Amino acid sequence: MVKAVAVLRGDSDVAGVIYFNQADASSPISVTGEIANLAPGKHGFHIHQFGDNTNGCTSAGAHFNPFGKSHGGPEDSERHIGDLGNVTASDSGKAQVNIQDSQVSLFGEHSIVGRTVVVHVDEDDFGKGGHADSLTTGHAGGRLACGVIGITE
Ligand SMILES: [Cu+2]
Ligand SMILES: [Zn+2]
Repeated sequence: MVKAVAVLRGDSDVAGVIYFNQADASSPISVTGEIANLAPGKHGFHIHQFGDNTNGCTSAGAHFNPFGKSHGGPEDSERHIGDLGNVTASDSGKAQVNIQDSQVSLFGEHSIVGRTVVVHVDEDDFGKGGHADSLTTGHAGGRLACGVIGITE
């Protein structure tokens, strides 16, 4: 079992804690936690390439994409590894995160440990929105908060 955690912060009031748990390299990862102070509705939620916060969430770079694919939704075969879809905030601005995923991993060459989880201003269109940036970012807009993924006990 490998466990990791990310504390999300940013220039906004948006904040949260996200936990990653994975039993072994062939098991799906479980991504759980809560994000507060969001606008109600859907917000893009991804793993970005770099664990660098020197210029805020911008320094995290693009979506984690070691296989050179186009952006997609979490159920699509054509997706970045980092494409975890959207989280949905309630009217009180809280999003409960409970995602199982078979591409994101805490093991091996393409581990997400040391990379960054980001929550966005807008909804991820899963590459289908027809915008100039749909196939790179899902047209999810600015970065509200982010956190570097680190090993925990
Ligand atoms: Cu993102
Ligand atoms: Zn993507």
